[in-house]
Amino acid sequence: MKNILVIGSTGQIGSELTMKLRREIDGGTVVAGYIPGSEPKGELLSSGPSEIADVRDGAALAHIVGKYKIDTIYNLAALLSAVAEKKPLMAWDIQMNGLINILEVARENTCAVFTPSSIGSFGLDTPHKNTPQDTLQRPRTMYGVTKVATELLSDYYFFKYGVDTRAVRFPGLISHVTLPGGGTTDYAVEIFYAAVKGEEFVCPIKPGTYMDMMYMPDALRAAVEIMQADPQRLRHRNAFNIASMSFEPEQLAAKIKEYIPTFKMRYEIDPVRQAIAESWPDNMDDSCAREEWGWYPAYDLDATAVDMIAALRQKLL
Ligand code: AKB
Repeated sequence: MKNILVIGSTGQIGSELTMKLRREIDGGTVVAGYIPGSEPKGELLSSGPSEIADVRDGAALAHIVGKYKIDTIYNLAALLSAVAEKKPLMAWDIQMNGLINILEVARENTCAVFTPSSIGSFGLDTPHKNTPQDTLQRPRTMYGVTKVATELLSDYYFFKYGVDTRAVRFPGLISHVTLPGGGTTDYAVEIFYAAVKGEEFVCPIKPGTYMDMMYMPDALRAAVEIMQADPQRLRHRNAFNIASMSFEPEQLAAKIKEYIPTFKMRYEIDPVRQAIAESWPDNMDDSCAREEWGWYPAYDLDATAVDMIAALRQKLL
């Protein structure tokens, strides 16, 4: 990886991944791709080039790839699970038509491509405990449908054309730089903002609902390390289960109370998000990622809570 295009660079993952790559990749360029209305600001804008990169415009993508001699594309453009249920056609357009534009540009210009999948690629029929790497994937959400199709299409371009596609299935991501928007796991971020601001948190997910979660530094390291992995060792490509912690809302609230004893939470269940959450794994088996490219998580729930609370106190108070 030398010259990298991050599509969706101002989103929850992109805003941090772009900066990490700019800090860590020697002697190359990391282009921050964005769509009008979500322009990069501050350090993200000043630390490197940025370009309008709408995945629905294949010609514009090809132009950027040629201009900067891009060899790796991180494709982070997506509507998350809850919002994709409200706008299924737009989700299809961005996630599928956008992906095939990227894969075509990658095929013509020999780029590697990372397009993340998600716990959302699984469904009710998937084993929920220790969800295996290779198992039944029959989601009933538009987000899930596009994520399974993303895995298949990315593998197709690898097997048919040799495009170096690789990815992980992200759990819900907890972070403090950029808020997620429209996901089922967003509550695990929003709860920290409420707690640090001294507000009561209204939880949209029922007690007892377990989902895989991960702290952003682990997710970013996974996104970098999978693209640097020795291809000879990869038996899988699109996409690897990665896991670090699984909890339900009561456990998360109890953990936050250890550090903010006045914190309070009540429930107002969102039926759309709850149904989605119940169709997702309780916890994934990530042994293939560990064996094939040395994946390991560094943050458990306690380390995440300590870091999140300290960072948000700095940001908000
Ligand atoms: C969502 O909740 O939609 C995402 C995801 C788990 O893919 N955070």
